Amino acid sequence: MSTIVLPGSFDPFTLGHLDLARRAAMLCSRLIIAISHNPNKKGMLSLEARQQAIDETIRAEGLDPKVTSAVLPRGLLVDFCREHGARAVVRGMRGQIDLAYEEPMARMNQHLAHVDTVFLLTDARYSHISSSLVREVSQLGGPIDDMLPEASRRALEAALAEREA
Ligand code: COD
Repeated sequence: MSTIVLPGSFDPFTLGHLDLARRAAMLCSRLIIAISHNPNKKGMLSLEARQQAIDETIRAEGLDPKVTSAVLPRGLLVDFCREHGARAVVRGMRGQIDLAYEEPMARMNQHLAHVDTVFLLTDARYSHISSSLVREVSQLGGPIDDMLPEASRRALEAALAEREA
């Protein structure tokens, strides 16, 4: 049984992430979406809210039980991979900028534990969508409905309302 891990901050989980998960699921028998706190990024949704939105989306899209989610414990991604019997992670590639960011991480994971990284080119329909831009647009009152699965949209709106209260 081949297990692949799709790690990310998913703050929030976008339609680009969903497309990536759907395509990655076709390459393995089990896909774990691993939600990480990224210390280099300013977070908006709690890890619990991200996981709840991802779980709802997985169910709504009929991707369960092949696709599951987990919050990454503090520690190395490769340790999580080892614990779950995954020999590869999958990442999306939107272009040159992603390559520069991804290459050192992929090499480090290979160096640390021989965990390989599979890169999938993002679908052109979603290549301009990033969680950070979605957060910015939503904070400035712009429309985000066609960039997010329904559950993520609700989670983001709830977080915004909480901030404004
Ligand atoms: N279409 C398709 N794919 C997309 C899109 C889109 N529109 N937007 C983003 N993606 C892809 C990204 O390219 C990425 O592959 C994935 O979706 C997740 O994206 P993000 O932005 O949520 O994820 P990151 O970059 O914040 O994830 C960082 C990690 C969690 C991978 C990193 O922090 C990590 O590995 N943490 C664990 C600790 C560790 O082991 N550190 C050492 C690493 S070498």
